Amino acid sequence: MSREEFISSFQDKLTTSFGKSMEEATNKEAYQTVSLILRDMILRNWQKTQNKQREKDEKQMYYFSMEFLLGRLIESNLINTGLEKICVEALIELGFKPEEVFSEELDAGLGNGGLGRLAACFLDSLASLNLPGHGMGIRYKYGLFQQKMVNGYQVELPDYWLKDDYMWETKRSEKAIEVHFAGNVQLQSADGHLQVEHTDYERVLAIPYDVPIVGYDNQFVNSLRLWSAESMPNSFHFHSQKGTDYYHYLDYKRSVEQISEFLYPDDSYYEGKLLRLKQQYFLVSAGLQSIIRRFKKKHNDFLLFPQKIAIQINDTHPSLVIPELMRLLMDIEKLSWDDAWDITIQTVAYTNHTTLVEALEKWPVHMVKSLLPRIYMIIEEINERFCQSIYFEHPALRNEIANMAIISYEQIHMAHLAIVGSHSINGVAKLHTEIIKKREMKNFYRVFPERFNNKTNGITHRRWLLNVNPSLAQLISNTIGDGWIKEPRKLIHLIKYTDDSSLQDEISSVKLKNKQKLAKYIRDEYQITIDPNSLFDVHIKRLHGYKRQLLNLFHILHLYQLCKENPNVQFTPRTFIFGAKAAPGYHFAKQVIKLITAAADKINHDPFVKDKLKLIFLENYNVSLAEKIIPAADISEQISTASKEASGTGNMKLMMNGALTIGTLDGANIEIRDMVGPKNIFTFGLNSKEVFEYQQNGDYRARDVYNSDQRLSAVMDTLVNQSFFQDDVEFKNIYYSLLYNNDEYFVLKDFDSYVEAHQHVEQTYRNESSWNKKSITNIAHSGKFSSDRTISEYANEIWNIHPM
Ligand code: 26W
Repeated sequence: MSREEFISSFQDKLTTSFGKSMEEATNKEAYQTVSLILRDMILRNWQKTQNKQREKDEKQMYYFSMEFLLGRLIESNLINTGLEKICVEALIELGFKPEEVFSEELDAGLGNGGLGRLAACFLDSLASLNLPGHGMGIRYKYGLFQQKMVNGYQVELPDYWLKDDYMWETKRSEKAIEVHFAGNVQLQSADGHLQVEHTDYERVLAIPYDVPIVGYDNQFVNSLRLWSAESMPNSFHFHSQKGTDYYHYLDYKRSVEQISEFLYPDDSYYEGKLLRLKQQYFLVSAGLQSIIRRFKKKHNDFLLFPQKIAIQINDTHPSLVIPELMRLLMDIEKLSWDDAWDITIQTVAYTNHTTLVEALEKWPVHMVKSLLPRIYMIIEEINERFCQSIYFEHPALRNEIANMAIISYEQIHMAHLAIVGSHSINGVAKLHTEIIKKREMKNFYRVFPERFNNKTNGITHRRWLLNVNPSLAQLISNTIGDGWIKEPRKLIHLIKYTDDSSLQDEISSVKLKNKQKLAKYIRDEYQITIDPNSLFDVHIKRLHGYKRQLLNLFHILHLYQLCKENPNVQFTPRTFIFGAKAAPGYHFAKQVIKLITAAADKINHDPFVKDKLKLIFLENYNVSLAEKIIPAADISEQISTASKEASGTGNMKLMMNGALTIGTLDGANIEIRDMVGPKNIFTFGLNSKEVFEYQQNGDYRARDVYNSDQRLSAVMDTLVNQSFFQDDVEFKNIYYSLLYNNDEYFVLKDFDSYVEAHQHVEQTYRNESSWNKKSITNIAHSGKFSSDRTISEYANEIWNIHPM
């Protein structure tokens, strides 16, 4: 499509869809018009891809996930279809500002954080690598809450992202599926076969909305299928004379529609909420039934199923896939237990994303039994057979059976179910996989060593470099050619240029421009002026104790105190930027947010500090905001308590944009260090072994650290002595959790070495050439962290699917 053609179709669509002329069109209408043009093109390729996949009967992979954190699709769709340049030029010619037009699209915030964004990156890589792999998720009416800061506190507002039409979805009513809840189950034996009769169940209609997932420059389009729950009026018998039926129907309708109403805002914290269990089964049952329906169009032999279908479950959230597939194969398709079990295991693979105990899902037996009676029976049978097999085949583990059982103490352990019912269990970074194998799931590793494997996370470099940082992308292409776009490992060619002073200067000028742009955004939105020449230190991720935003803040307060003590103290001017949402019920995390904003208020208005220090808490951190911040970062804060962050992916995004990491030896930070070498990353703090030893021996004393480090006590005392923060705000809770609850996340313990690492950062930043060299080195090694690498590993080692 040429620019002229684009403009003429723009004018056409504007008239036919909105009855407007160019002069009258708003940014929103311009956005919708562009999407309509794109959609036409995408839909054609979508159909072609589907036809080809059907014809060739290639094996398909389905990624089941309760979360897909897509953000906006307009720009990545433009880039991937190759229309971006033309569209941008056309919009400018027509008098629009492309950035304003694109920002009319509301983020699809159907995820909390890392796990949901990973799923979105994976979809992009699958399509870009011509791999037949699709997403299965829920079309939540409300995504992750909008964070509004009121008086420095987080307030949650509903995220009604569907208030305008969502331009990328296609409703497929004709492909609706029924999902059944509750009721009674009778088992009868009929001529040697088990007959299962499920009666009095509640019927829910699952309507799929398909979103095309567009590959980069390959005309290949996969699908993300998002299910929405609807009631079934015709399944309801209106026969009572009293007129109460109608009210019953309304109750039923409301309860059904709730299922896909909102995304649970908990990240790394499990709560046994009935509605969440309903959501999980709804996704799993609708998704599996639709897969089987498609499979049956070509095949009648279910033993072929694992050769045609692979299913990946994103954490345990969709682990009911295992008993549900068993149910469908046995009760509906009439397979024997043994055949159904073989098929299920060969089909399903499980990814673990966390070892935090409080995040592990354990459903109460009574809940599953009443909501999903048949599923419960199947889980019981799986458990029974598994425990028997341990008893007889692994006598050395007999004493461990109670710990390994799927059902124990009236709870169903979903991770155990997921391990027992799948052929692959993977962690998301080397260290994390080792922790799973050697510690958290060591008994299971003894039983199924061949099932465990590592797949270090990745990010799509198309969105996180090409799209968000076009000037850096251009500079890279000018230097080493554009081969890296299709083969991100080629970024390594930059390594030849680390000492090239002209590249160093250009890198630094690209960074400066990105920082100026962010500074302008912050000035416009927050009326705070920050200096683009200061060091931009960025800490963006969910707010959680283990991610230690508090450690960062303590260091900032320490610097602040240095400024106060000696107004002439010389140090590199720094701008600290935070973005974080706290789970609505996580009080500690919310207190930390309030502490950050209170400190920001104080520091930013203190004349003593002048321009040495600025602290900004950005509201409503989401994908689109991340896209603004990441290209402008100098320092990437990856400071989790060692062993707690399974991988991290923000670390990769920031590295790819030339930020240097200050981080602990945790998650994928370790692999980043292995790539760039210890000189090109600032590591500090306890390692995971030391953390485990303290935990095992119980010999960590937070109070001793507090007593022995005057800088630390000076900072911490400001939380309680009201000398620093206003009288009506107290942060005793935080203070107590550190000193009286003995600082679960070793914030105090790591403070000293963190301060030292920051001093090192500051010194390095003063030497511009050396900094730029490190920055180039980081970019050069970031190719490994493209999700294309990750997805190729999953495709080859777990799914056995092939590029088409
Ligand atoms: C049931 C409540 C709940 C919800 C979400 C428990 C746990 C989760 C996720 C597992 C949390 C999560 O997003 N984990 C992150 O996954 C990323 C992708 O693998 C990793 O990079 C992060 O380290 C990990 O914290």
